[in-house]
Amino acid sequence: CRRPHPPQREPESALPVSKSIFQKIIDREIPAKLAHEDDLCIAIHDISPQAPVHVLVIPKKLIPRVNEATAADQATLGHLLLTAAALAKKLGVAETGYRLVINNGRDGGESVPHLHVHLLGQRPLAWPPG
Ligand code: D5M
Repeated sequence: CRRPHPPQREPESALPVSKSIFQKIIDREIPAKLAHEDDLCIAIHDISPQAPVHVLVIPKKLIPRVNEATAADQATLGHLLLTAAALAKKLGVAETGYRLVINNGRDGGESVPHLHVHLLGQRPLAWPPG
C-alpha cells in the first residue's frame, strides 16, 4: 500500500538518558572527595575550588535546578541548607562567615544540570558576585 509513513519517533524510554556528573558520583561510578552523606544528599569538595573551603551539597534525587523544584521537594531543599550550615560548622567557617550559592540556568552560571548548593568560605567574598 502507498500510505505515507509517519516519521518514526523513539519511545520516550528508549531515548538515551545521560547521567550528570553528580549522578555518577552519587552512584559511585566516578570518585569524589566526600564531605558528607545521608539519605537525602551528598556533599563533595569542588574539583575546581573558588575558595579554600568550597563544597557542593547535592540532593540524591535528580532535581535539575531550583527552577524545576516542586512543593514535593520542600523537605529536600530545606535539608540542603541545613546540611550546608552543619558543614560550615564542621569545616570551621561558621564563625568567620561563608556564602551559599545556587546557580540557576545559563545566565546564572549553572554548568551541571543537577541541583547543588555551593558552600564557599575561608576567605572574604566580594559582593556583588560577577
Ligand atoms: O557548578 C558546578 C560545579 O561542579 C563547579 O564548581 C565544578 C564542580 N564540578 C564539576 N565536576 C566535578 C567533579 N567531578 N567533582 C567535584 N566537583 C565538580 P555550577 O553551579 O553548575 O556551575
